[in-house]
Amino acid sequence: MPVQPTPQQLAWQESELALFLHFGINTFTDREWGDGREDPALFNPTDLDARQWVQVAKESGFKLMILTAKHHDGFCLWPSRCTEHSVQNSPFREGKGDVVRELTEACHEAGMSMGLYLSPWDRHEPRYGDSPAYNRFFKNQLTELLTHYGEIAEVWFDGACGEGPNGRKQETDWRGYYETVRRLQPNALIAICGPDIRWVGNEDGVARETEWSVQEAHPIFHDRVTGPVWYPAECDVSIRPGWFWHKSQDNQVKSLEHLTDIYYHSVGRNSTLLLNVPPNDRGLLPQPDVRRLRAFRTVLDQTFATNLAQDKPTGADSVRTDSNASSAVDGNRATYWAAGEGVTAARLEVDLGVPVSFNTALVQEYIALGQRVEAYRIEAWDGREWKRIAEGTTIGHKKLDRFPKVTARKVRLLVVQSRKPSLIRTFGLYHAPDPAGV
Ligand code: FUL
Repeated sequence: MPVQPTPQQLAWQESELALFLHFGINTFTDREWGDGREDPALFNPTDLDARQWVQVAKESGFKLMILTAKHHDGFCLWPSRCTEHSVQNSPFREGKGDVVRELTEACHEAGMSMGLYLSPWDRHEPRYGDSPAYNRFFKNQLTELLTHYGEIAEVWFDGACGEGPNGRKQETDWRGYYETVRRLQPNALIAICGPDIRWVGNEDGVARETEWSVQEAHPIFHDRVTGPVWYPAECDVSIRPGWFWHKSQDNQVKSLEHLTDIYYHSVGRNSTLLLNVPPNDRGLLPQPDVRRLRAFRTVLDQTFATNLAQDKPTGADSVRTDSNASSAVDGNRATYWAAGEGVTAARLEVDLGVPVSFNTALVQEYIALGQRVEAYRIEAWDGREWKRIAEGTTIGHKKLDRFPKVTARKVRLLVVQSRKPSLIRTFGLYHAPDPAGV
């Protein structure tokens, strides 16, 4: 049996787009890393509207939001009973505010999933570095967050850390942290310094050309597990140069072309995209970022509105008896073309009927049953011979290829090599608009 995702990992992979919200004391100090000595009185978002965050995310096609409940500076966006360093001692809603509550309520109202970032590194808390005491403190904070706010879909443990006061090194009790999450939110995925979702390894929003969701177990994060595990990649990147809002960066929002490239290099390479859009000091998503997200959505909608291969006559040189080649182009997420038993190289051919122009191809494996394809190629019939238009290695949940416009009547997908018989859920051809024209 190939290594397979859990139902939660599968749903997460399908969701593709998550919005990261870096918000906290740094929003008011113009810093990226606070040192924990900031006065909570500085935290004063006068127009905070979590519904605006959720609405923008929803309209832009995002399915999950992850908020920095506590960043490295230790300031808590919820009234934690474990520390004084929180919204409780700020002027926000006269000390009665709770940003985590406002956002979770807005998410649950809108059918949006909610995730939380809780920095293991805490530059405010004096117990940090006093390992058992800080681990207890951290588990208490986790308990508050995972008990009082309903369903939490993802818990994000950042790897960045430094020394505690007096140079003491914190020995993190990962096993205890994971047990706390599993006990309180059995459906939550634990990301980054965790066993369920892997950090892609950069902060540029770019996955590898070869991106396997099947990985060797991590020596720390997969406690007591050996051998291969399902450990899919998440690409985190900010829409701006910094993670937190800085007025000076209002005119440095990434261009539409850049965001579109990020999408192709993350979601289009078997990863998910966690795009950071930081609320400003009023507590709103800034307008330049909102406009960019809307344009980004328009490009994606225009590109993927019509699969030119949809329901076109399709055949294959190898088809498992209980499947159909046409399942790859039927638009049904639950069906797939399976190559025959023991077959690890197979070919799917689509007849578009008339010459059709396209510049983008999409291939999806049916990953509920594992990730299998190691190499593939896409070719178009030019009237005389098959010409290669794209090729790659892994496919996984989604592989996107862009190429100069091709006009052809027949197109084929060659699974050149597969670990087990390939299961292709979707083969799509699209004509993407020029982002400059959107
Ligand atoms: C890093 C942090 O140090 C940054 O401030 C940011 O939160 C990023 C997502 O992760 O490790």
